[in-house]
Amino acid sequence: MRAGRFIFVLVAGLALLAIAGYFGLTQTTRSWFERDLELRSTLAVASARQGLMANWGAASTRLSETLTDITRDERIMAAAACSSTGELLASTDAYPTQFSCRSVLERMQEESPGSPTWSMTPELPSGPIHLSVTRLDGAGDPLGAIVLVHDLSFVSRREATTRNLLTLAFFVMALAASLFTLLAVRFAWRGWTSDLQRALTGAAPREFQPLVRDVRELAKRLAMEHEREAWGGLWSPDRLRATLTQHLQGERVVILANREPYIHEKRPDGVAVLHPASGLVTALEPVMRACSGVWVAHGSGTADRETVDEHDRVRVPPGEESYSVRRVWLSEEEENGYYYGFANEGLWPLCHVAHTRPVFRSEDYEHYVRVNQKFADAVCQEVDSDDPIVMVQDYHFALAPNMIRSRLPRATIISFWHIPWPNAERIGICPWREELLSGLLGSSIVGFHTQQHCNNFLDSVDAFMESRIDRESNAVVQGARRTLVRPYPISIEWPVHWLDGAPSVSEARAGVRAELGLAKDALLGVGIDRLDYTKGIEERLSAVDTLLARHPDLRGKFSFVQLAAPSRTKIPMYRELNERVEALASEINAKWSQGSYRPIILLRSHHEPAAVFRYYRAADLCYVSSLHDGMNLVAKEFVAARDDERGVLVLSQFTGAARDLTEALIVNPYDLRQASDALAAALDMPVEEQRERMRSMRRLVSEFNVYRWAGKMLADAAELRRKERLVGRFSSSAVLSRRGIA
Ligand code: ADQ
Repeated sequence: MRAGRFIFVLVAGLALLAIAGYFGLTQTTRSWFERDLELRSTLAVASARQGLMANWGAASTRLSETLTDITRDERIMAAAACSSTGELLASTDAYPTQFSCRSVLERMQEESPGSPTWSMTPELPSGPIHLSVTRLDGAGDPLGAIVLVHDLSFVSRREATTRNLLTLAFFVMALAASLFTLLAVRFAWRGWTSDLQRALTGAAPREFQPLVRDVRELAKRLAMEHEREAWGGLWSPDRLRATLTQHLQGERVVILANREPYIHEKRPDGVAVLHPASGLVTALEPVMRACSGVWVAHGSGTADRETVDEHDRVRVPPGEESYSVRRVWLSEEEENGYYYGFANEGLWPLCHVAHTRPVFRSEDYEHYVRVNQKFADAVCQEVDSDDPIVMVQDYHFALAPNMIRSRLPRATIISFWHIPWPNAERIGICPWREELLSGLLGSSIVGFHTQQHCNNFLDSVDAFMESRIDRESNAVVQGARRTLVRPYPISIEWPVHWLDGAPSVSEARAGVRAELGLAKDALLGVGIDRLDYTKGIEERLSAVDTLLARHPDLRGKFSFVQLAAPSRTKIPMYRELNERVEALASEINAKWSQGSYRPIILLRSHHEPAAVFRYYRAADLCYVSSLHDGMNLVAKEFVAARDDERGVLVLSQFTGAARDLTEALIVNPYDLRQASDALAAALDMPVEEQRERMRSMRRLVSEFNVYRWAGKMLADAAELRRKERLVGRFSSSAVLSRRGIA
């Protein structure tokens, strides 16, 4: 189509050129001919001059004979001799009578007075002629003039021949030009498309790279828009499932995480199923329900062994059974070294800026290596192809990606680091920093909550590893291996299934106040955390203390309920925190209690998610005061729980969530005055403002939900797999991998 248009323009251009050429040529040749004829006439008269002079005025027969002699030249048609007064003295038979001597001489006098020669080219019915007049003088006196008539029809014939030749040349040239154009376009097109194809599959020649980036961006945007339209904008379990089927041919996903989503516990009345208080589980469980597959985890419940089959698997969720949990058993020693020791006394404080010294023991690290291998082996047993999709979760498994890679070189391994990644200087504290980095670089994609964590990770790789950092595409290149490093801000399911059939907000408000022994109109703040020193629970309680100190009107009216799930209690630091929090709560309560009123209500126990959501709905505000937190899902859960668009979120600036939830009241939890001001502002916030802030945060969390989080990672993994398969199929040579594409 495009070539056709180009050829049309080319042919039209050539036709214009041919027409202009034809007119130019005929004009020029005609003027040359006329000048030639004029010259020939002058010469003819000059050569016959003597005869003419001799017979001038003689009997007209002699003069006629002389004129006839002149017309023997094949082109001279006729001749006439005119007296100086304009009388015809003699003429040959063919002389055209309409050109009388008088009229001719008069025109000559008019147009070229005094000139010895003059000519004109009139058109006769028989064709064009050239009529030239040459004056004849005798001894200084004008005798008259000789008029010679040339036949010009040969000029017309030549013009016709020229026209025909030019038309033919035009057709030949147009045909040749069209053919060459078509051939050139076809060859160029083939070259471009194969270059572009190679470029899109990764082997972009340098000059194509900007174009390829644009094409990819565009394709991504279009695909996203298409998907968005198809799914009405929101990510849902169905859309995630469809992404998996569409982009990954429905391949089974294997998740590796330390914590299991369902813990079976022995109780006096039988076996109970518990949902652990873990952000990781909160986020991943809905994803797994949508995708099915296998979740490989530490079997930590007291009834876990009794509930698995002979392959250590159990189908979950109870009653729904949409995926399997594969339990891995750890000895107490292994759990102490790998989980409590290296992961939670070493890596956890290393990655969080919360002023707790990391402890690194080589025995713990040895357990960490062994346990990582144990889990990696379990993953390899659970996969159902040699290129499975494995999602490795968190700091418990920094070494596992490389271990899985060495057994399954074609696996797509997505590692997600749920906690912050500190800067390179801090990572340098860890005696096994290179091993950790190298383990993680076995992944196809390493994901973090924020771009800042990605940058810190890339800087750490740069500082401690032999590799090339591709800053433009945020990737680490080690020989032929390439690991993408990407931010994927985690979130929660939307809508939250725990809210199905939940009590209304007013029921929850009344019920919770009654349970806590508070007045019906009491103002209530809520905090929900694992009891962990990174969550800033002490700072939170101190902020409540400061609030009451600075706002006496709130004493007796405002209470803060803290749900604190015991966590990692085998670690002394956590036990001490537990004691400190309890002591602080008692101290504040002692200070401000009046009658049955207690400002701090500390519930140090695990609550099932439905109960947690009831508290969110009952509260006037939720305070998340983490000193450092990868994301913090409590903030997002509070927003999700408030379908009444009421309640205020007070949020630490040191959480990943603070980047998304900008309509929260963002505070520095260390600054007690500022935090207490925010709490006061929250309690005093007009309903309309609460509604506006909450509405905007709800829109964000609903759109950026956990299905989107997983969907984006899986889509990126799918793109990577497609590229790797293409490279595998077409690059029998090592060239592409040498360029860092494989
Ligand atoms: P966590 O440190 O576990 O997660 P967070 O994101 O706040 O922290 O999630 C805690 C989860 O546990 C929430 O779903 C909450 O409802 C639940 N929970 C807290 N206290 C509870 C209690 N007393 N009883 C019952 N449930 C309770 C890590 C990182 C975070 C990151 C998540 C997900 O530290 O920064 O957001 O992973 O990536």
